[in-house]
Amino acid sequence: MKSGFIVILGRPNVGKSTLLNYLVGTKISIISPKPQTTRFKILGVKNLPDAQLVFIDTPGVHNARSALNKYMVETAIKSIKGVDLVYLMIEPEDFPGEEYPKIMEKLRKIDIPVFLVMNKIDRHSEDQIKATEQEFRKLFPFKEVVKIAALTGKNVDLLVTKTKKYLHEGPEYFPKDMLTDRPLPLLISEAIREKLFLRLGKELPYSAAVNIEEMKERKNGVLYVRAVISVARESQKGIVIGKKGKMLKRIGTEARFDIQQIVNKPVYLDIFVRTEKDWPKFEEKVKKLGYRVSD
Ligand SMILES: Nc1nc2c(ncn2[C@@H]2O[C@H](COP(=O)(O)OP(=O)(O)OP(=O)(O)O)[C@@H](O)[C@H]2O)c(=O)[nH]1
Ligand SMILES: [Mg+2]
Repeated sequence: MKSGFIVILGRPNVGKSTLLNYLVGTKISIISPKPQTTRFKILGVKNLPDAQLVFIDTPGVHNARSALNKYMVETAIKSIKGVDLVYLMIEPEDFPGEEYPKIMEKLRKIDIPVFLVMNKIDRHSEDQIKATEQEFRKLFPFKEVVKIAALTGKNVDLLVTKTKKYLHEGPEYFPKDMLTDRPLPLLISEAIREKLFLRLGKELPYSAAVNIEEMKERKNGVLYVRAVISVARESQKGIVIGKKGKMLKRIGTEARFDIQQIVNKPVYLDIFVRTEKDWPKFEEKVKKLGYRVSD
């Protein structure tokens, strides 16, 4: 039996969460076309007959300014601690410029194998893929370079096979039926946050946090959930709620569908919107809304 921890690192939007979900075979991490969707370190377990692979999805590393973004980058960088293998995920259109020095600096200080995982090969030319591979190979002695499409699963089996080669004999860290370390309220709040990312315009998702304030099963078997969306400005409240409450209703309906899949029972979802003035800018407020760096 082999086992080990593998962290997926990269700039925002490269497809880290898509890969985690594909590997585990269940939707654990939320996904959106917008960068900086993931805010937490999220663990996903893949059980094989001869191995247990524990993958860690992380927020995208970028040049952070606000307290929230700094927390996200710190969370990602700290996730390297204690792992057996690192996937540095890139896209064929990337250059080793802006976002990468911070990750590279960290990778050079540690003594664990690093794979270059080039994602989204389904939508780029062979020439571009090769050119980018060459540029990145100059940066670091990657143990393996694997080109995949996490969306379709192309070459993900190959990635798993290569990964197993670098892991050691070890115990199963998690029971077979445990696919993630995320507690239920967090999976629920994330399902709601995903809909905010998918349904709301450019800036608003970045000013929104979701917290579950109450969760209890009623006698009739329905799970009652009270969630609060915190936004950064009073004017954003109206946008989330929408004309005659239409937007909030849509978000609620879509999130409820996902939550019911997670808990496998009917759900009554009550969502409130509150203003926490300029919260992403202030460390204390960011922490209060649940974003704190853990080990
Ligand atoms: N064409 C294509 N799109 C992909 C692939 N993998 C992911 N995507 C898309 O890329 C976008 C970002 O995917 P995510 O998985 O949320 O990316 P991420 O790296 O987790 O992003 P952050 O959490 O913001 O750091 C989504 O729209 C995905 O559907 C792929 O292999 N091919
Ligand atoms: Mg993500």
